Amino acid sequence: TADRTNWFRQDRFGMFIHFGAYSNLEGEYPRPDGTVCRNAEWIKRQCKIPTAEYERRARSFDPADFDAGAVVKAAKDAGMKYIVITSKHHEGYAMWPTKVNSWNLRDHSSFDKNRDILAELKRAADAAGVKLGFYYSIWDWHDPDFPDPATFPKYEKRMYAQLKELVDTYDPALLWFDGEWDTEDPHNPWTARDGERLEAYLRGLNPDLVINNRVGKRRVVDGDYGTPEQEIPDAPVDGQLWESCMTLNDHWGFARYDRNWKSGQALVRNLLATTSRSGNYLLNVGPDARGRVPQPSVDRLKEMGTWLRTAGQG
Ligand code: FUL
Repeated sequence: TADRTNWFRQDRFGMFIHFGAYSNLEGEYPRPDGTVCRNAEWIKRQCKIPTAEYERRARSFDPADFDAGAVVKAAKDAGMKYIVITSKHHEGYAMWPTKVNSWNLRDHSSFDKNRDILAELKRAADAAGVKLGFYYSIWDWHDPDFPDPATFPKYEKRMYAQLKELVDTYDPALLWFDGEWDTEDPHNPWTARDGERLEAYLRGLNPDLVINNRVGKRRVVDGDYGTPEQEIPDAPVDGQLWESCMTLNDHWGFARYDRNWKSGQALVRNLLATTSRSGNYLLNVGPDARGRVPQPSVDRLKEMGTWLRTAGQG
């Protein structure tokens, strides 16, 4: 792993982007009884939105204001060296024009059919010398073949096909898996063996891919690095590489009611705490229904960049 993780060890600071069909709801689901159920990227599950209703709401998703150049610039100005965007979260919705199914941003939305935000991000990131990676959820709430061990192999085949599309089309530097656990869902059939098989497959496609440990069961042998979430551990596990991912407020996906933003000072402190313990810091933004990164997020990233530049001169 020494060679392929060289850039990852050096780059240290990245931007996480949570963006999906859930973003169109902006964190709020008005229930038929008049009450409002609040969440973000887990809204389908937490608010028990029926699939047909969730699909209906995705139809109007039109992130026309998504500006890859502005996103990459915000990352770069903050001092971030890589970006990891959700290509598919637990809801199963693909953010690129996948040929595997129609539950995706091109075929199931009101978005411009000629646009492809992953391609736009890739181009902007390459131009700025920023690396691009993709988050991909193994757990899938939309595909009916996922939860049943009898049909799971059919799902797995489609998952492999989607991952091959991602690697072949966008040449990502990193893959960030998630949804491998069985704590939330006793029906999640993913095993350590499935993880090993998938990892070997991906290394066959591109041996340089950096892959997180959630590809398997978060054992030290799974993937290239550990993924503590919303916390900064005191010490690394068994000398393993690690990356702490964290939100700027209290949610990953856009939630219009969430104004609990961390201060610029707290964020700089977190970045320093992480990097001083040899970890990476992956800090999240959640674009809104139109695809805009919330201004409070942009402001905080700017503050971090200013601090880093002045500290460097001091
Ligand atoms: C978790 C997911 O369930 C959250 O929605 C988020 O994507 C976080 C980074 O990983 O396990």
